[in-house]
Amino acid sequence: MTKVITYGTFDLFHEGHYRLLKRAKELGDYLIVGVTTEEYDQTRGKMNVVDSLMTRIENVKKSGFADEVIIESSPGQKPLDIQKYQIDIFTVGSDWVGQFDYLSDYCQVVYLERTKNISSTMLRAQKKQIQRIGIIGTGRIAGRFVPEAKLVSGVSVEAVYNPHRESTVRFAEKWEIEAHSELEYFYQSVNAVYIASPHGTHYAYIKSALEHGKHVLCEKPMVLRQAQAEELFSLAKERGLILFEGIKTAYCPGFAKLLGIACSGMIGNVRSVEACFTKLESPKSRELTDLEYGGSFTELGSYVMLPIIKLFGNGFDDICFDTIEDAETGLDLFTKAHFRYENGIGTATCGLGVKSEGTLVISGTKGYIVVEAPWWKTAYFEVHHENPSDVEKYSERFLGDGLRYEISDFLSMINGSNKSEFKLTRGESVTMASVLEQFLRRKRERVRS
Ligand code: C2G
Repeated sequence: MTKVITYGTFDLFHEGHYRLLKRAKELGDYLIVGVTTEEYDQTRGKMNVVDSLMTRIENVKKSGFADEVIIESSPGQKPLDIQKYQIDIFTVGSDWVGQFDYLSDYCQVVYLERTKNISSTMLRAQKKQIQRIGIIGTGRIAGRFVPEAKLVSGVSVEAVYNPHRESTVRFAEKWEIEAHSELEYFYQSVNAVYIASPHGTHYAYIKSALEHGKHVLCEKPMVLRQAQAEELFSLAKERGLILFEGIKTAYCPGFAKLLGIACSGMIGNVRSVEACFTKLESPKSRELTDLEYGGSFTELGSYVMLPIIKLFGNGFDDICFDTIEDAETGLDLFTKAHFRYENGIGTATCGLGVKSEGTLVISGTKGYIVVEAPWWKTAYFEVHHENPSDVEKYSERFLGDGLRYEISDFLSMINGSNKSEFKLTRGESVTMASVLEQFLRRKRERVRS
């Protein structure tokens, strides 16, 4: 008798799960299905699981393919199960290719092709829906989005669009999704889009996606003009759609904890926020060759402005920029933006050609908070006071690339919850667009003179 085992969360049970179990059963005579517990899904960073363990087990049983259902509750369990149940074949979907090769020491490992295009037939019966996401752009960040989205239950990345056919096909093959180089067809496959194209193209793509009735999650900086941000937010509101700027820090749990402590009075009244983010880039990179929208402030400014605007608000009295430029391209290699508020000062520092310590320091009338680098992936920070031995330490998990947090909040907003709206408000996104606009205007004036 050939014994097969497979594992999964099986949340919002759909055709992808059904087809996987069907083919898993066909691989042998006896199929064991391991269903993950909520706790295990939390440890492996899976978010938004909707159905209870009981419902998920019920759905696996209802498929009719499982001879036995077991519970998967810890990371090291698979090899133990394989030995305990004398398994011949371990199988899982091809979205996991390579990741379970280590199990071939114990049994045969088979990756079954992942199901593209989950229709909602099964889910409609359950009155539940999976948001089908399409990606615009095929660059580095787009590639990070797919594995992160996989860890958010309730979304499925289904398609990718890029006008350049070749890179689209390459990306689509890698991630087993549909490739499109015609926007109209792309929109037909999805209900929401993630925009990860070059900065200068965001405005037109957001507008077209909203006009096609799609919710939009756009990489930072969303747009580089205040009027464009205002126009797009109004358009989204008019159409009843979500438009969401993806600054991942704003959505990660550690940053929320940090803001809570900074505002709690523990360090008194906040008077200074200094945020620094530098990343050395090759002079040939897009960031240092895109003459119109490249440079350190357009690339990293959204991150370093975030804690300043979150803590002091949108209403600064004055802003000035100090910049070191590349003599040939005129692009900024290092920039400091100084924000002057009535009762506080914000300093946003970023660099692509100068390296510094990526810390965030929030100073107040009773003490200060230091967030360890990389503060934009907020995981550890300390609260200090006048007495140097009086230190409180805080830590929080930051999993993977951290995009899963914003994807999860984007999904909740699409599903009608506004509980995460405060994490990055429309007003804050508009302010950031206006700061970037001022920065780029001054840069153009410098180039002209
Ligand atoms: N699957 C699929 N096609 C889809 C979606 C999922 O073939 N469109 C497969 C997955 O590859 C997996 C199974 O269905 O084999 C269950 O998927 P999930 O519930 O998402 O579980 P997953 O997070 O993939 O967990 O220990 C758990 C395992 O590692 C798999």
